[in-house]
Amino acid sequence: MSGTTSEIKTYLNFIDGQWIPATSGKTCENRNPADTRDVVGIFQRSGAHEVNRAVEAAHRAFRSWSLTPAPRRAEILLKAASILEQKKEGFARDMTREMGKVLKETRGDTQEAIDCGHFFAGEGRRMYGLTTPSELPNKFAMATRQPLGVVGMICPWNFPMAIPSWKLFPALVAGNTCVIKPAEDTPLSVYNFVSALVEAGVPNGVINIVTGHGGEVGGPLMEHPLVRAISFTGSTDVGRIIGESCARSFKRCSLELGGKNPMIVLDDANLELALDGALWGAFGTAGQRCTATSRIILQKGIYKKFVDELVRRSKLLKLGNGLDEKVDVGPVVSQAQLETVLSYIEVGKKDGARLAAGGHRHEAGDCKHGYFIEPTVFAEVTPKMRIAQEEIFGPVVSCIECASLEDGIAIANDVKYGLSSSLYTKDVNRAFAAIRDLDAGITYINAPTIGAEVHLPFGGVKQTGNGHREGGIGSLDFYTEWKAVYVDYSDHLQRAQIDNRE
Ligand code: UN1
Repeated sequence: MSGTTSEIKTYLNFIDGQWIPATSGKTCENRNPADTRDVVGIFQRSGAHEVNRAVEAAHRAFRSWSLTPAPRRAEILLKAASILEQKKEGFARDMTREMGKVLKETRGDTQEAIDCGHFFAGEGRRMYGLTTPSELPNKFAMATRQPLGVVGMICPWNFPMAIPSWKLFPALVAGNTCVIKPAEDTPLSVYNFVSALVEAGVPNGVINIVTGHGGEVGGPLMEHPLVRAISFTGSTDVGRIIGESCARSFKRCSLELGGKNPMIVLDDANLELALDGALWGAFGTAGQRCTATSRIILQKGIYKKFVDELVRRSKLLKLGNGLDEKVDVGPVVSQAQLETVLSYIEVGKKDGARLAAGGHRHEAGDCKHGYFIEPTVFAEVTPKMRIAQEEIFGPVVSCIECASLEDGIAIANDVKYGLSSSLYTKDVNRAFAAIRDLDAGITYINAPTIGAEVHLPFGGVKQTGNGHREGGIGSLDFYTEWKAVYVDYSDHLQRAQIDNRE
């Protein structure tokens, strides 16, 4: 697997339709987390200079793109979605190689971008505004959507194509131009995605890619005066910094941040279904989803049986290179992630939780070249333990006992995050009560906390975000400004709030 220099491709920034190296002359290596001998590509380590060029290009491209009729913009999106469909398998393989998650999941990630393209291409012929009666006679009132201008996008590595698509597709159909910073660990998938858009006909300057480190690229991007909005997905700590910076310069800012997603399983639940859901929710993507099931809150009648079976099944999961179709769980994305997750496992043990399965780095055979962690189950976790409160972002799940649905919901809500949540029960009354009472942006009934579809709003409450949603038509509210329009055809001055009162 180890590549020689001659086989390794170097990728440049994409600015104004041109491929441009970073003036720093510095680069970053993108290595395969399943086998760090494998270099996926060399990417530019850019800085403020490249950000400025990219933002200026996007700013120049804005007028012409925003004046292109939305249905025409949508045709380009639709074409990009069909190019992604044709190239899906190769792009999924590239994604597994750079990010680690198994092939069926990277196919799903690519499919999510395709779905997103279909959805927002449809918006090109809708993007509804509203008309409403005026309070004055012979006066017409309406509200339309206007693009913002240049939007900066700062992307995470766990959904290397789906999440950039949640940002780029709605921004583009609405007529904005974009500067996108891929995650350092997964830039190739953003290149693949943008290459489909460019092949489909997105004009020069409308999308620009600048790669590099967070502070060096993301910092200048969020501070640039020509950038009108920043869309960020990542950690709550970085989100706070971005939110503060955007507030100072009055930029619109969308933050999708952490989660500590609970699955509540009541005594009456279909246990087989809940176990399948728990394994998928906790260990899919090696637990590296903002929506991962990281707490399983079990009613006391089924607690022991459920934990024993979860432990048994988690030990059967096969770890390995995600390109092998027989593998269930791939590596975590990087050395830093490996260290964070292993340190949380130590915290769990020290705080008195029972390590019931996993808990170690997995280094058997070829896995010694990658960042593999055994699927880990902690039992006898209490709600205030750090492993029950803090986002771990790895294959680690905490089992907590609860007395009743009300108790389970109280435990579920008692964290700083509120992204996804789930309840397993056969009782429809309790299901609806939980839908109302779970303090989260997403609630699943009889399904795990993962599996959001692109045409519904995605996002969370409390420290998971700042109230915006990605996916669905709601995301157009982020990528457009409302303009209220009044047309007075009375031919005389009519004063609102005054003349209609006389
Ligand atoms: C994330 O959790 O980081 O809902 C994104 C899902 C995917 C997207 C998840 N469609 O699991």
